[in-house]
Amino acid sequence: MARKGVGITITQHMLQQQRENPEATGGFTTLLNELIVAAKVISREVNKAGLADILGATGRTNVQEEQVQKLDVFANSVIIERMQHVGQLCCMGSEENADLIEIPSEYPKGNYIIVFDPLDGSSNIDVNVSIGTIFGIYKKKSDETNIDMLMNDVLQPGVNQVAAGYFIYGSSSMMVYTTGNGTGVHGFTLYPSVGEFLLSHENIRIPERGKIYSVNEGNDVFWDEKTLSLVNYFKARDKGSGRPYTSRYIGSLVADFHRNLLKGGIFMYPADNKDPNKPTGKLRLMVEANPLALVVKEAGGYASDGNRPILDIQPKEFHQRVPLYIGSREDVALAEDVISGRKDLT
Ligand code: P6P
Repeated sequence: MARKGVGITITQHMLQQQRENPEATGGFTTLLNELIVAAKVISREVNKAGLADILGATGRTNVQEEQVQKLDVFANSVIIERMQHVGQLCCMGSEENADLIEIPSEYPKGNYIIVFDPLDGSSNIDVNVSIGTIFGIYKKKSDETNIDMLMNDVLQPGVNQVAAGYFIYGSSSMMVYTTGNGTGVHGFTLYPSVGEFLLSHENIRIPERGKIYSVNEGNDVFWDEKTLSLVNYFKARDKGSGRPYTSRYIGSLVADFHRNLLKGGIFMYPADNKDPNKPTGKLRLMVEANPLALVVKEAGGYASDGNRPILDIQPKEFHQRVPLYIGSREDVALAEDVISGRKDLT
């Protein structure tokens, strides 16, 4: 029997996209390739987590006052260490770091910016639930080189991302990404025996409407009337519109998003009054909502903060939080109509 090749590697796919982009210099491909190396290292540690002593908390909290798991710290340091030497970045921003991350003077700099959540869903590390790395890449707008002045280049609306995606570390490790501008969304599965991410989900499209709603209903006592009416809409019996939807919520954004991207549905993290310091919910605009909003848009879906497209929001600070309604276009459009008050379900 003829020996099978390995199929299309992520590198082959990126080079193909690079050839189709007249302005491409190859710098972007270099950047993504090093991020992929970091993801392979993180994937290896995540899959060993049950064995290594890397489990358990560090006893410290991050800028979000969240208990920092050792694997969070490890993932953050791996990405920073891999990315800082590629010569394509002017700075980086991480969910784990209060301030922007400078490129050490011994390395050349470039005009790209990468923002990332190194290991989202970290509270699930110890219970073997899929977790992930989320990233977004921008181009610097100014000629600034001083790290203290680069925040203006970082705080761009998500629509400006030149690439965005995520790695999910679960039963298998996958990379899902887009370079925007109608290039589509493509998924690659890591083949440990080959050590490569191979094309497994070409041109992912999310169904216009789903049958799944994903939200932490344990927060419903903290929601306003509009939010309650929206969630109850998805739970109500109405044969004609395929309701009630099925409830699926893992509590790991990348895992919940990935399932809904492939099957259809809506993920919601509404604003709530649970924590006066986080009135707009828990999720971060720059390192969670924006990258996934570009992916879902390129797959035919939509992402809103309940009033407008996530991708249109002008960020005011790097760690700002935002309510998130993301997934199948029709479901998210309904959510935006209800939460903005344009439609009344009560
Ligand atoms: P809750 C994980 O900590 C995370 O940031 C996301 O991955 C996840 O979607 C969300 O928090 C879960 O939050 O409040 O439902 O536990």
